Amino acid sequence: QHKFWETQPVGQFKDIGKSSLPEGPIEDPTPLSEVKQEPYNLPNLYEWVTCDMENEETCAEVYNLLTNNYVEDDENMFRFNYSKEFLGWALRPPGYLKSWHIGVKVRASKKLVAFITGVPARIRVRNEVVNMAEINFLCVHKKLRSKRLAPVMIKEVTRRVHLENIWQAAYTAGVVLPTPITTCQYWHRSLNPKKLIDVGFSRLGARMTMSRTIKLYKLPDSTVTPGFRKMELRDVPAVTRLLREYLGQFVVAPDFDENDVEHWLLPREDVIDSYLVESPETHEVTDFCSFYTLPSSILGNQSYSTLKAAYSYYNVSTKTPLLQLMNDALIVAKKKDYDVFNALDVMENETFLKELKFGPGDGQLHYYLYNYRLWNAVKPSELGLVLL
Ligand code: YNC
Ligand code: MG
Repeated sequence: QHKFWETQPVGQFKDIGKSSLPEGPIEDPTPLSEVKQEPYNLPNLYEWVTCDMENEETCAEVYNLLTNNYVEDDENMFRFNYSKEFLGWALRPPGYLKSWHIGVKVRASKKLVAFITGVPARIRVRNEVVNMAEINFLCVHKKLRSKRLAPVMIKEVTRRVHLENIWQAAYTAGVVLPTPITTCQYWHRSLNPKKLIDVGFSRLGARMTMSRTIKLYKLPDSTVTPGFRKMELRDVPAVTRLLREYLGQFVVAPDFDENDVEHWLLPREDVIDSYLVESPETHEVTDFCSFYTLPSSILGNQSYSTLKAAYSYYNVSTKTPLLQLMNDALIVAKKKDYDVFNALDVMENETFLKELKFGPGDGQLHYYLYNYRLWNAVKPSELGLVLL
């Protein structure tokens, strides 16, 4: 069934329910001297490259590979179109390692045909903070699919992570692998319903006209919460405190310090947007919300080429009701011309999704840990982690 994944230290389907197996690391670390020192073998036509994401041309090569070959929806109507600026942000957090940005090129032509990345992260699982790699952007060129290249890419990134004395990883995928710690669902809030319907992202509801639909999703022109403003550099300490306190309640969540918050949450145009509520009276930061920008290419539509999507990231409410905070986030996103606002059913998101007129999507997102057993007893609402 899973010739590769059966060999890996991950929870196996056959073991589900064996409560005798303890939660925690599946395999112990090995001495670094026992980690394989040379890269895994690739078929001879190909070679490993390390991608320097600070280099414009390299960044463009990666961007082009992903733009043409990365994740599509089940009906192949849309494909993720991560921007170069987004890739620079996602792949260069505090402490990042260039050696974890791994490409495969054709030896003769030097064309980039496959990619996989890791970035370091401290992730808390129950009471334990674990140094992990977050693995993302696994991509094999469409013409090289089903040749078992992906397992080699995964083994090579694993080797390079081990060389840094890190033995666990977190990742998400739309496919079912052994074995999800939980399975989440995407919800979508139409901001530009006419375009979404025109491009086939959504459909006109039963007994609905276009004008009634547009009215249904209409939002005010300005936000309603007093003291709602964009996050700034000076807010990093307050936002870090707010976020650390909030994320403490979830079973799996990042352990963010101020450096992480500055990187992951400080606004960057068309990449990451963050807003907070500063009390007009006390000047205390009481609430926070954020979303990242991930457009999708629209495949084969005459009138439109991209869908501008906002993805809910980390949100914390202590004084402003979460519903109102997220409604303000929708208002901001609409103002900035996003077509749709997406959110997973993680953290406390279920409490606003229906009320704010999000509809359930069809795709599922499975969350995984590598070399860390945590049975499927975790609910989406117990997850405090959003991967890009
Ligand atoms: C996937 N998404 O099951 P078995 S998500 C992991 N994640 O192995 P081949 C995957 N494994 O079942 P292809 C996977 N998709 O036989 C497939 N697999 O044991 C497994 N798509 O390999 C699959 N990006 O090379 C099977 O398949 C084996 O040519 C088959 O390549 C797969 O980034 C892929 O969806 C996904 O580009 C590269 O289809 C290709 O089809 C593609 O014959 C479009 O592979 C883009 C796409 C995936 C996005 C992502 C997270 C990746 C996580 C990887 C696992 C990390 C483990 C932790 C490592 C560090 C450990 C430490 C410490
Ligand atoms: Mg392959």
